[in-house]
Amino acid sequence: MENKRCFPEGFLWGASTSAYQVEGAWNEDGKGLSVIDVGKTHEGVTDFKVASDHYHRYKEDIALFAEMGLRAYRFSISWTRIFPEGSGKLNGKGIEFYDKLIDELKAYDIEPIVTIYHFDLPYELQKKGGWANRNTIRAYENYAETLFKYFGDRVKYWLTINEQNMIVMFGAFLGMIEAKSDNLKKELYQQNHHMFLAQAKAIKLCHEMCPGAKIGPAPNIAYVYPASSRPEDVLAAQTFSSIRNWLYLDVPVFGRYNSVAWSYMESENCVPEIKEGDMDIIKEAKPDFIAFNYYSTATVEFDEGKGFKNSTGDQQIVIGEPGYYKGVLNPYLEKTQFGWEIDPLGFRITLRELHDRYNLPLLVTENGLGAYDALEEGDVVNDDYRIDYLRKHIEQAKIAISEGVNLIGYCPWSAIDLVSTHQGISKRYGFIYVNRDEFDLKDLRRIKKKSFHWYKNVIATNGEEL
Ligand code: BGP
Repeated sequence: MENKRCFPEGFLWGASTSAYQVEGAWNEDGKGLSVIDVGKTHEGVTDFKVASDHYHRYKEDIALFAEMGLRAYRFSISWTRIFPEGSGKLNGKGIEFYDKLIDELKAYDIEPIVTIYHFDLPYELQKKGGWANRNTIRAYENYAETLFKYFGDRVKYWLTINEQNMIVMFGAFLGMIEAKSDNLKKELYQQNHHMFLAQAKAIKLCHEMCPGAKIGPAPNIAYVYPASSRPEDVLAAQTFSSIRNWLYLDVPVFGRYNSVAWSYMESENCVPEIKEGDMDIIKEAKPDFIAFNYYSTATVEFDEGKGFKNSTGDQQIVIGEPGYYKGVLNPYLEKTQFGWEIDPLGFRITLRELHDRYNLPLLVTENGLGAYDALEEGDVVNDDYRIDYLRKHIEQAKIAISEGVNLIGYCPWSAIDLVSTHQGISKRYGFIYVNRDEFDLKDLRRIKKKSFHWYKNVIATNGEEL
């Protein structure tokens, strides 16, 4: 029987952003401070005060998204616009902004996909211990409940926490979370456990309050290759994959910590304290789909434990963990200007693995290429390298679908240029160029890149013409 490769009807062709990276207006209309506003993600590199000024230009931006043909737009809500102090007093202006944004999307038939929390924890909560404090679970639950109440009539797709795995692995380094105690790892895994609980509560609430809506986690998933067929290397890859990838999906989907990750935590003396009833809360909440961000795969070899520094804060460049695994370059892959490996086949491998392990619908919420784009005369940006990257990934997604993977949407990063989490606006990802430099805001005008026109045609032909 012929196995025709095509994207299903109603496939969610979209694109993504996050609030602090695109909105700007960091202190307007009652918005409170988040850890990003006071943090070290951007020290000396840039700031997020104006970003792409989307807060003031969302209508113009959404008109461009509509022109590109987007069927979905994945964005995050800024927690401190809704609750400036993380909990307590609600800020009506914040509700108003997202009300208008969602209505504008709906007017163009663009499906909103909302990330509840994307790295920007309210600073007031951080001051009280952030995720180390169990009260933050209640604050998140209350915040999520507020979003379901005000926007649940129009939003069908919800994402709980963006890249919880990256928050735990790099967040302390980047200032997204704080860990102060002597046993840093233990504190981080305790925070991780609290995020699992917060996520479970949001899933349950969403199902109760918004019948018909769907909600899922959104980790960063990278298939892990062993550097060789040496059994030690395979073991190292398996360990790394368990603590980097599967831990973050096994807990919400199966309601249990996986045994490899658990024994790693035991050896490292960082097992979280699990209170009576915690695992029941987690077990009761079933995600409807898995959203995930994919940029590349990782390759590791076994590490004898001779010792090296193990964090750069860069989520796609694996350094390693003494005694477990060590990142190596994959000789078969090319790299971006920022040193991230490019692996479209790895995307298909990751899709197949996720499908096999969890058997849930999959939604790609990030995938893309960061580059130093050049604005040429006549307002032209020839980003053929980005087209090439996206084309190859979409081709592999198409094959994965023909192999049985239930992929419901693809939202590359990013819809429009925005400020990279720790590398500034110079690292551009968008289909739309925003005319500003790191410290010179220029006129912030919007310019359609070559990839804009290319992606428009991809969507119009439902992925037939790549
Ligand atoms: C993901 C984040 C995004 C975005 C993206 C690109 O981890 O969810 O917020 O930043 O990576 O990363 P970077 O900005 O470091 O290039």
